[in-house]
Amino acid sequence: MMVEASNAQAPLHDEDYDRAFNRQNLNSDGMIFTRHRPVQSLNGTWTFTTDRCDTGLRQHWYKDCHLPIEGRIAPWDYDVWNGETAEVPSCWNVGRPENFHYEGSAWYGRHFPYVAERPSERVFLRIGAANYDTKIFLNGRFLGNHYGGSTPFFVELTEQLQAENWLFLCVNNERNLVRVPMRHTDWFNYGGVFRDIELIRLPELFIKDFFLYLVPNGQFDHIGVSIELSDEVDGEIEFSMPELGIDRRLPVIRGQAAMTLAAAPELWSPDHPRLYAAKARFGDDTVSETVGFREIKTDGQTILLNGEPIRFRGICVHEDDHALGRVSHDDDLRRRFAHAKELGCNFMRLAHYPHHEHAAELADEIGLLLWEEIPVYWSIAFDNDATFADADNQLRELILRDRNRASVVAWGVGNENADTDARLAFMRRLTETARHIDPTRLVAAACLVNQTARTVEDRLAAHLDLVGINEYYGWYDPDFADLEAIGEHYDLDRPLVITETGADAPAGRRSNQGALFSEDQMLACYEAQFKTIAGIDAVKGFCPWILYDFRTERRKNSFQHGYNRKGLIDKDKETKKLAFTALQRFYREDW
Ligand code: GCB
Repeated sequence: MMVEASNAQAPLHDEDYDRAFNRQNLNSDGMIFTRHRPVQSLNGTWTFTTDRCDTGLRQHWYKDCHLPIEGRIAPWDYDVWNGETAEVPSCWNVGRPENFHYEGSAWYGRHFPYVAERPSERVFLRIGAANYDTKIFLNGRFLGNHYGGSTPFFVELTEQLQAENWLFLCVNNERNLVRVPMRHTDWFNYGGVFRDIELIRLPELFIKDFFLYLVPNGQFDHIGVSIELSDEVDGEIEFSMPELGIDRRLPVIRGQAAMTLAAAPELWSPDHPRLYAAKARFGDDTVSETVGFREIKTDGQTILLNGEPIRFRGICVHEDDHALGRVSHDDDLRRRFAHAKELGCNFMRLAHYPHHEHAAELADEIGLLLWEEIPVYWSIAFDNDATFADADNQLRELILRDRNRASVVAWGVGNENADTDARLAFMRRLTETARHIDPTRLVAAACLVNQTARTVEDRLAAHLDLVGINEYYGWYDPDFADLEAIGEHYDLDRPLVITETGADAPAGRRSNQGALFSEDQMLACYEAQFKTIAGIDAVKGFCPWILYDFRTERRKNSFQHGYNRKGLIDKDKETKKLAFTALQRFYREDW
């Protein structure tokens, strides 16, 4: 039976309700350079409710759920006065026990007053990250939505702002076949607004993008600066870096300025994380940045940092906290990097999605090289154009956010994806995107190994600068001779990085017999890895899995209890396992 549009029950029968709210118009085109800019935080207590049936989208809650209850003449299904709240940033799974496994939509709402600080100011909302589809509503109007659970996004509020405002976010973290990642992962699918949310006030014309880099010509004698304005105007930008004696005017043509300038900065490296202050001014807008200059390149199977061969002594890490989920505070990030330094690492893989932007900012300061990646993980709908657009957008947002970070040396475009034609085309295009937006870094992925032929066999490798492999000899695969053979057979003209290896053990579980899931077995596994890896010349990076135990739904046995226990440190982020000290010795003394 057809339901008439005028029928008051129409929304109950409308299964196409999401279409109007799924424009995905909030994407990398809207990114704005915000580092060191003053912001007005909207963190704190928001009204909150889960909404399993998407009733809010069907009934348009954002229009009236904040109106006073007194005097209503029709019944309603949600109002913000019911007392439920959530803190932002947070993950709803660790807020209330009943939401632990919740997957679906949830509504956040808050009120804020607005008074313009200067004539013709423009106001943008920035959300650091929310997982996965975020729809934004201000004063009863839908402003747009964003796909992707780990990168920042912006929406302009200027036209809709009033003296008093109600802002609603509908965040949906459902796993499905076309998202990135897809529905099957080995980490926990936290939901919610788990990074900062803020208002940014800008002049009518502002600096939208500010990219600084060492020109990768092997000479270390020029820096590049590229600036984009919010509009396609002509003019001049004042650009200065006092410590390098630079004070220049850069011509702007149709909103773009790009120049290379002679300069001989002290080069940034993990041992010497030298940073410089930079400033750019256009009209009423000034931005500042703190940036290091270094060159990362490969030459055959060698990785060169500032022209010198380097080995990556690494460790992987997830963004996961027993109490906070994916919320990362700076003290947690500092502890993470302190543990990596204690191990003797110069490198970390931030798996398997973009981590908090402060991670790379801190790594710049303390001197650690980073591999950052997007969650093109395992199975992905590689033949779906919309899925490609989503992955490509996540990559762009990550790169635009972090491409001034000297610490970031590699963009990871995928992890263990089956080598089909559709996947090759999809991922080749991602490598092109990465190189197009950022020609100063390496493009990488964790590739596939043919276990029978014992070779790295992945057509994607030809399109990468670094070939990663995840190998679990001693754990999923018993025979270390296979790893030796992979090393012997490896003849690609690119450095090989072991992007994962490890074994599970709950902290403190010992076994004289080296039983599975004991620290003794894990230790033996690491020791055997060291011996084998040390004999493979092509291996220029070693990055075991993983620094801390992390939450994951799929690990249910008597030792796992919902956690992947391959951490060198327990989920308490304190208790070290035996393998921690072993890896520390390997890095400090043998590799
Ligand atoms: C892998 C995956 C990683 C898993 C790990 C494991 O190869 O890339 O996400 O957590 O193995 O522990 O099995």
